[in-house]
Amino acid sequence: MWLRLLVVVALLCGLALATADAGYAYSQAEVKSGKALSSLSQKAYSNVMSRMGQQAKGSTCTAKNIRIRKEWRTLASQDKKSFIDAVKCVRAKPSLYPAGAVPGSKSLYDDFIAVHLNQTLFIHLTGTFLTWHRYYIWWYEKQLNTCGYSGTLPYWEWGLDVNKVEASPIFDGSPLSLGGNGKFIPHAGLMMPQPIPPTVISIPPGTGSGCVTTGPFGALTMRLGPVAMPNYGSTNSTSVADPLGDNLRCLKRDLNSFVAARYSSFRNSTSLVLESADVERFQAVMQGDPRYVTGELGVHGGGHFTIGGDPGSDPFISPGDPVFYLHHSQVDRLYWIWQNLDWTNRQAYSPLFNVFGTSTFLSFPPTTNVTVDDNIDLGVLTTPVAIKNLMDTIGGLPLCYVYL
Ligand SMILES: *[C@@H]1O[C@H](CO)[C@@H](O)[C@H](O)[C@H]1NC(C)=O
Ligand SMILES: *[C@@H]1O[C@H](CO)[C@@H](O)[C@H](O)[C@H]1NC(C)=O
Ligand SMILES: *[C@@H]1O[C@H](CO)[C@@H](O)[C@H](O)[C@H]1NC(C)=O
Ligand SMILES: *[C@@H]1O[C@H](CO)[C@@H](O)[C@H](O)[C@H]1NC(C)=O
Ligand SMILES: [Cu+2]
Repeated sequence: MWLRLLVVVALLCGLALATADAGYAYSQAEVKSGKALSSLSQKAYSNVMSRMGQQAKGSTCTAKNIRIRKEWRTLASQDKKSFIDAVKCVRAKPSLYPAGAVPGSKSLYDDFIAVHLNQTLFIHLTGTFLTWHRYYIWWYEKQLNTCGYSGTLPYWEWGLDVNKVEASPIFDGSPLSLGGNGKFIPHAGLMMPQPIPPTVISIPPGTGSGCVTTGPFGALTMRLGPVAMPNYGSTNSTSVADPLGDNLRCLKRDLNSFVAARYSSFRNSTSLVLESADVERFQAVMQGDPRYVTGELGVHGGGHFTIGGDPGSDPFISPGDPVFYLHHSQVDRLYWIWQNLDWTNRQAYSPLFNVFGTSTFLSFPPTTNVTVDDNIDLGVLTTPVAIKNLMDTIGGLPLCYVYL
C-alpha cells in the first residue's frame, strides 16, 4: 500500500518510478527512452553473476558455460542469417506425433504449435504461465541449436518499436528480418471481450491484415487452427471444427504501433518490473488479468496484438509466427529482471515460494493451487520438469542462461 503511495509521491516530485527496497529512481525521460529498463536489466545481470556458484544443489551452470540472450538488433548479420536458417530447419524436421494423430502438424515446428494449442487453457492466467513459457522457448532454442544455430534465442525489446513497428529491423521485410507486415487490406479494428467485469477492449486497425509476402518468412504457411481468432470489427471470433486438422493458409500480420505504444512501451515494462511487489501482481499485470486490472492487455498481450494477424492474434496458435519466440523471450527477460532484482524473495526456495494461481485459465473451472513441485509438461516435445527447477535461469536443472 505505502509502496504505491511512494510511487505517487515520486511522480509528484518529477521522478517517474521508485521502489522502497533498492531506492531506484529514474526520471520520466529515462523511463520513456528505455534507459531505466536497461539499467534494471544490467542490475539483474550483475546480481545473477554474483550468485554464480551458489545455486541449488546439482547445478552444472557455471560462468564458463552460461549462455547470453540478446536483443535481435544486436546480433551480427551472419548470426541473424543462421537463426533464420535454423527456424526453416525446424520447420523441415518431421513431426513427433504418431502418423495421422495430428493431421495439421507436418513438422517439429508445428508440434510446438500443437502442444501450445492443446494446453492453452492451462498455461495462461494460471500459476504456470511464466515457467511454462520459459521452458517452452528454452526447448525451442535447443532445437535451433540442433539445427546449426550456435547462438541463443534473441529477444524483441518492444519499447524500441513503439513509434513505427513497420520500420523495426524485426518486421521491415528485409532479408535479415523475420518477414514484413501483412499486405494492407482495409479492415476494422479488434474488439476483444473481457469477462470480469464484462467489458470490451477496442484497438484501432493495424497497417496490414493480409498475407506476409516479404522477407525470409514471406511465403510461410499455417495449418493448425484457428481456435479463437478475433474477427475485425466485432467481438466474435473464428474457429474451425478441426483445429488439429490441415487447414492450409498463409501467414498474416497486422502490425499495430498504437497497441505497442499503449500496452508495451518502455514505461509499461519498467513499471511492471518496479511496481510488482509479488508474483501474483507481476503475472497479473503482465497479462492484463481482468481479475486485477480492467481494460488492459498487459505487455504480454500488447506484444501479441502488435503483431496481430493469423496466427498472431489467436492465443491458441500464436507460436505459428516465428516472432512469437522473440516476444516470449522478452516476456521471460522481464520475469528474469524482476526475479533477480530481489532474488532472495523471488525464487523457489524463499518462504513465499513464489508461484501463485491455479492450473486453469482464470481458475475456470476451479482447480487446486499450483506448487513449485508441480511439473511443466511439454507433451510430445520433451520430458517434464518441476516448476522449482525452472525458476532459476542459472539453476542448471536444466537452465543456464542470462539476458544482456
Ligand atoms: C493434449 O494433452 C493431453 C493431456 O496431456 C494428451 O493426452 C494429448 O495427447 C495432447 N494432444 C496433443 C495434440 O498434444
Ligand atoms: C456474432 O455472433 C453472433 C452470435 O453468434 C451473431 O448473431 C452475429 O451475427 C455475429 N456478428 C458478426 C459481425 O459476425
Ligand atoms: C503504458 O504506457 C503508456 C505509454 O507510455 C501509458 O500511456 C499507459 O498508461 C501505460 N499503462 C500501464 C498500465 O502501464
Ligand atoms: C490457494 O491460494 C489462495 C491464495 O493464496 C489461498 O487463499 C487458498 O487458501 C489456497 N487454496 C488451497 C486449497 O490451498
Ligand atoms: Cu502462450
